[in-house]
Amino acid sequence: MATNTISFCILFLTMILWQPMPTIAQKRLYAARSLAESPQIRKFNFKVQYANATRLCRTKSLVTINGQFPGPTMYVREGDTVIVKVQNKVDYNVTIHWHGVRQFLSAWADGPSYVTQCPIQKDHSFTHKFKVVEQRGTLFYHAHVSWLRATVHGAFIMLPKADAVLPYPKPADEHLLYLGEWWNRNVEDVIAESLRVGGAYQPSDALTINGQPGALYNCSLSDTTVFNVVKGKTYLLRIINAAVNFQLYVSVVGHSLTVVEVDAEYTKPYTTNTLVLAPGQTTNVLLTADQEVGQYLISATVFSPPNPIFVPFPQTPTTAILRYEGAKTVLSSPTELALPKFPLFNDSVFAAGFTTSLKGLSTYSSGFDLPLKVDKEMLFTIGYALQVCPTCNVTFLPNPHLRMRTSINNVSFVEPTSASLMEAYYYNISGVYEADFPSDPLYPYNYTGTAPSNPFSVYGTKVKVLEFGESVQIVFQDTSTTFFEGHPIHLHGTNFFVVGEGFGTFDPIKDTPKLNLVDPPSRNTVGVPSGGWAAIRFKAVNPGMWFMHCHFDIHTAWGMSMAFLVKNGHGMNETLPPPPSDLPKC
Ligand SMILES: *[C@@H]1O[C@H](CO)[C@@H](O)[C@H](O)[C@H]1NC(C)=O
Ligand SMILES: *[C@@H]1O[C@H](CO)[C@@H](O)[C@H](O)[C@H]1NC(C)=O
Ligand SMILES: *[C@@H]1O[C@H](CO)[C@@H](O)[C@H](O)[C@H]1NC(C)=O
Ligand SMILES: *[C@@H]1O[C@H](CO)[C@@H](O)[C@H](O)[C@H]1NC(C)=O
Ligand SMILES: *[C@@H]1O[C@H](CO)[C@@H](O)[C@H](O)[C@H]1NC(C)=O
Ligand SMILES: *[C@@H]1O[C@H](CO)[C@@H](O)[C@H](O)[C@H]1NC(C)=O
Ligand SMILES: *[C@@H]1O[C@H](CO)[C@@H](O)[C@H](O)[C@H]1NC(C)=O
Ligand SMILES: *[C@@H]1O[C@H](CO)[C@@H](O)[C@H](O)[C@H]1NC(C)=O
Ligand SMILES: *[C@@H]1O[C@H](CO)[C@@H](O)[C@H](O)[C@H]1NC(C)=O
Ligand SMILES: [Cu+2]
Repeated sequence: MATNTISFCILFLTMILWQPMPTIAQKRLYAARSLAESPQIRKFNFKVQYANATRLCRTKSLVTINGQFPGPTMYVREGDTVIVKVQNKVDYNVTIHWHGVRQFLSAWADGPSYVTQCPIQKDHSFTHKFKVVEQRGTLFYHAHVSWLRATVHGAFIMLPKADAVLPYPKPADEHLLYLGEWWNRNVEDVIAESLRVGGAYQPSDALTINGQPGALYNCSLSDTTVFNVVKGKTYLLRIINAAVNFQLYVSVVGHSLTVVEVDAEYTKPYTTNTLVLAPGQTTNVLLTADQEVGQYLISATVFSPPNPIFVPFPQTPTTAILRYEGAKTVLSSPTELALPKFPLFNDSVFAAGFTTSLKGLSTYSSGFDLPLKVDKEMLFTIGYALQVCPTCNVTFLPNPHLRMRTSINNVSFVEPTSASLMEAYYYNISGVYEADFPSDPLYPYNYTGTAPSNPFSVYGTKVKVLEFGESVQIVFQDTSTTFFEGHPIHLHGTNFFVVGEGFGTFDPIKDTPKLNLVDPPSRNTVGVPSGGWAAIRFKAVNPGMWFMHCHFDIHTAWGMSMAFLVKNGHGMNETLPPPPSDLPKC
């Protein structure tokens, strides 16, 4: 709906009729059911191109995959070989990352810019080739350069093997609930301005479900996503948080949600009214249409633990409609339907209650076992840092001539420019990175006590080397430097087990015995609590260069990243293969 007058909007808001038509996501699902049952080679063509889209009463140009926002949903089956040709037709450098895909022995296809490859420049292309090895469930793909992922992303659904037994009753149907953010401005301008000015960034103008802000936003009612259900039936909702900088609560009025999978790993069933998803996390839930025939709001809103500078996040929840067969399809006003009751926007205790209730179904996660003993224990402090910036004027900082940064173990990551980290490793190019990323803070202090008087950090391109087969435990510790905040930490190349989390400072003596080594969930992104810690374990059995970073893109832009270099083991199945011949060069 393209319109520039408010009165026309209001007319639409009050008059609109929704047709009970299958959504695009549903049509794709029908197609997916016909996916062959034996392992296949599945080919996709992704053209990164501009498209115009209208949201919030205005039309803008955005970078998309194949002109779609969100991008096309990819359906594959466990065991398939996936071949995606990515062509760049826009003025920005682009890469595509398959978020949560293990990329077992296919690190060159992973996609983070300057880590496993240099970006695909305009009018160039790169063909990703990888196998879906022992994984099934809901993931997504997204651009991995600057903030392009705000609009360049889509769902990546891995169906289980045809003969696999589901750990929950087979649902009648499924729906995709794809959460994102919308800026009226060009997103690359927003991040460029933020880096220049040095302070907070301009937050998005709307939250979205399947690319649509929903009824409560201006000029959005008629495009609100509708999920059709039939009373008495149970549905699988595949929920993806593809937002750029926000953790989200998700809730459906009148319906409880049973979590059965997170980050493409099954969980023990856990029933709740409100879900918490950090950006980068995915959650599959079962929903039974057990209420009176009618329409109910599905909604998501920001979960943002306290911090004093307080980016004014979108205050309006995004909404979609769960519509029962036989319900009316007219709304007399955008606020006719009640919103779910969400916890307070800063309720870290609620969020911790949710995440600690998630239990894995198995400690054998796609060939990657839960390490009961670890070879290396590491402590990574994560938090803010400041940098001197004579041209900045950041009024919320004690000295305005400073800019915001972030760091891990006091190192703010600097992207290489001449070659990707993995090419530098593979071809022995010196001077691209240093292999001395610290396993522990250099100067221990009370991380959750008084903020350190020196808020500065070290700048460097540092990686941590892991021997093949090593078992690792990492405790992520939020720090009081500047102020606390929750950080969703994402690791490429493997899932990890989240064996514990808590508030305050991790105490190795008191907290180690409490770690969950029985049924921890397996994830690719862990939401480290604000002012707290989270502990993960994984075994390094996938050779390559694996990026690890905060999945708030603003924090990654400020330096909260590093990479693990997992060395080769013995034999072909433990050795990083050579790069593909079309790997983009710097
Ligand atoms: C977007 O709209 C502008 C203005 O109408 C037009 O010039 C441009 O060609 C459109 N872009 C695309 C990709 O359709
Ligand atoms: C809708 O537009 C009005 C008038 O411009 C504005 O005050 C209001 O904040 C907008 N609502 C949302 C949800 O953006
Ligand atoms: C959360 O926000 C509310 C409302 O602004 C405030 O009263 C409360 O103190 C905050 N809670 C915490 C834990 O910061
Ligand atoms: C810095 O920003 C403040 C608040 O916007 C403004 O009053 C002040 O003039 C600015 N200072 C400089 C040197 O630009
Ligand atoms: C890089 O150095 C290693 C160890 O010195 C050597 O085995 C390997 O062949 C070298 N690779 C290249 C591409 O030169
Ligand atoms: C660290 O600081 C916190 C907050 O002030 C305090 O509660 C805690 O006891 C301190 N820890 C140690 C080991 O001093
Ligand atoms: C971090 O590094 C900076 C720069 O070397 C130093 O000034 C600061 O004291 C360090 N802080 C911590 C907590 O290690
Ligand atoms: C590689 O193959 C050997 C021999 O079959 C096997 O023992 C080993 O576990 C395999 N390694 C991986 C990482 O799959
Ligand atoms: C695009 O990537 C190339 C290769 O890394 C680099 O030289 C160039 O500066 C990049 N362009 C932009 C606009 O970032
Ligand atoms: Cu962060």
